[in-house]
Amino acid sequence: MIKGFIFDLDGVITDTAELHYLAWKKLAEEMDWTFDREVNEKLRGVSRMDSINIIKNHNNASVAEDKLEELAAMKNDIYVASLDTMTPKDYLPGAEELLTHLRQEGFLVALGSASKNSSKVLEQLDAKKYFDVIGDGNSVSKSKPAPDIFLFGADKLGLKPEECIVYEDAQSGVDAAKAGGFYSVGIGPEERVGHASVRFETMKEATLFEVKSHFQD
Ligand code: B16
Ligand code: MG
Repeated sequence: MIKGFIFDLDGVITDTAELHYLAWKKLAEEMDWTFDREVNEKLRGVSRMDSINIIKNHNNASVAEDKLEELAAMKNDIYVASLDTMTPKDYLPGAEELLTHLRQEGFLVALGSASKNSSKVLEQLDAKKYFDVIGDGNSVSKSKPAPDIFLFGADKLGLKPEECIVYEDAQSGVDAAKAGGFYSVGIGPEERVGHASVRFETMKEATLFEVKSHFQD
């Protein structure tokens, strides 16, 4: 029986990908590195340090580990400053309606994001009230596709993986949900999240009514 929902943040609740993109772009410009939207797409759901390694490798650059951490921190400062522009108008269409519906129906709800800035993003959206548990990049050490962040959320909710549905927009996120034994709702194109239990193009279609019809007990 489904008792809980675990949500990824970027690409599911809100679209911070554009702000991540602008921050990485600024860093890349300072480093004289190439960086475009195609490379940015590879960073979806990927941790900050894994992201900078992808960008570094794309540029065939060699950077010492401590310098790489310094560069990632620079990008993060740019990104965090840009979060001040976010407001409760920045939910992806359908996301706040779904969270409200889950509260009305009494489901347990957790966040399961790779971002260490999740708390700030939720504050900007005024979304903390919709979550019983917040699992983010600070909660576990192994990032997606490892299932740890979702197992953390389920455990804190007091639920078993098979009692939870995970919403994800990243390939590695759906991999993580599957590895943990969760049902998954993929948000996005077939080539990215077609391996989820059920897939919708956008959050607008992934309503509680629609999703429940796929997971009837
Ligand atoms: P931070 P999600 C992910 O969020 C983003 O999709 C990814 O692009 C980002 O690198 C990662 O969070 C880490 O974010 O630098 O803020 O810790 O999709 O897992 O909610
Ligand atoms: Mg995501």
